[in-house]
Amino acid sequence: MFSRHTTPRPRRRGLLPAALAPSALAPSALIPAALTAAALLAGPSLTQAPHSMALGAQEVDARWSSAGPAGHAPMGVMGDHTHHAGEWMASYMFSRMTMSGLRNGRTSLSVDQVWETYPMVPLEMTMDMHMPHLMYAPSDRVTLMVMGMWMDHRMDVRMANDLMAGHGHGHGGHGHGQMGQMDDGHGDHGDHGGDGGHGDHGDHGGFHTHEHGVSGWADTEVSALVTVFDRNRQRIHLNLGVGIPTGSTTATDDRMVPEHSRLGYPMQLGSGSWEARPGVTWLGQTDRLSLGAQGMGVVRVNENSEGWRRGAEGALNGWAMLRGHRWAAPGVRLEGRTRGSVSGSDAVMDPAVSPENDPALQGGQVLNGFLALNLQVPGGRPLAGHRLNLEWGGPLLQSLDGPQMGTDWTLNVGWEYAF
Ligand SMILES: [Cu+2]
Repeated sequence: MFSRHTTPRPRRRGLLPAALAPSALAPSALIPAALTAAALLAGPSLTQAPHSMALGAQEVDARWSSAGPAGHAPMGVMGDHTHHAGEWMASYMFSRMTMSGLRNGRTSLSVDQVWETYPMVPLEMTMDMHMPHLMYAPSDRVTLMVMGMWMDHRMDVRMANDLMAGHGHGHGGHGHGQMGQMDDGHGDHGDHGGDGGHGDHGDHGGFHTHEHGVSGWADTEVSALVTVFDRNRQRIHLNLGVGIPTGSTTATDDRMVPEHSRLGYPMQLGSGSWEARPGVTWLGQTDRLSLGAQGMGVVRVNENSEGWRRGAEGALNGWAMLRGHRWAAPGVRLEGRTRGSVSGSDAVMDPAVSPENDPALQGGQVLNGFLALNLQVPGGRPLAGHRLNLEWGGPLLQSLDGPQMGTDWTLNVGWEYAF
């Protein structure tokens, strides 16, 4: 037994209430069973069934267990596990996603190709995310979770010089000094200074590389994880989440001309909408593997104050973690994601300026693969029970409504501790 977090408690050994009796657990009856369980939220805990029942070791072992490093999913999966009554878990995750390269569908486009149409073309982007989250289980059946998200988006764009404020209207022939001044605080790009004489792109005049940066709190999630099945080393819980629009949708770059200073949809930190985030998670275990699968959706309920709404999203995850080692569990994860277009539009974003400003060019599908390593300090040592989870991966396939920037890789690093 490694920690309080992972140690089965005697009261978990109870039987399922009548509503979840075996007859109700046939696959066809899963949804009614889930609804019944949700309706019983305020009722007695799953595990307060008769303790007088003498359960043999076999039956105790037949429960899925979160013990050990393999007991949690790879770091990038949220809401994968639940907690025992009275337990808290604090967690912090750092995530970095890097993007570059333009695509339309599965076809790559060059910057020059896109530049023929747009006076601002995204080149690369780094999205850093700092995510504190807190879990608390008021009962063995229900775990509550709140997740904050602080984000830092940085994006390099190739931008026509005349999109810069104070530029004046003469095209071409800008000196390096002048461009350097516009691109304040950003000295590491080779093509500063623009290219006033670029004959192919006379319409846009000269251009330079410019960095947009936005940081702040993004949207916040509050959710309840409700266990509806817990037998035969398998467990199913519902993820009932709400997204709270705490992130900004009005980030601007004041160095640009005012009429084009509002940054595009991918740079905005929030959705500006209340969101329903429903999902369902299955967990299963063998002696050698912890397996999981999760389907999650995000539906934006209302149009935001700027007149648009992010498209619906869906994610399907499957993972496997190797069991049997006290400290470490390597694993793999496959993730399919789909994202719809933005509906409505922000009147201040001109879709002729950049593909990032076009509501119709925000959707796409991607299949990601990840390698994961979960570590946990075993019991009886300093820092016993602390977890450190690492995960790295990227797209195996991506098809985007483009021109749109593709993802290169994602790194997730997180610390977790239950108490
Ligand atoms: Cu937890």
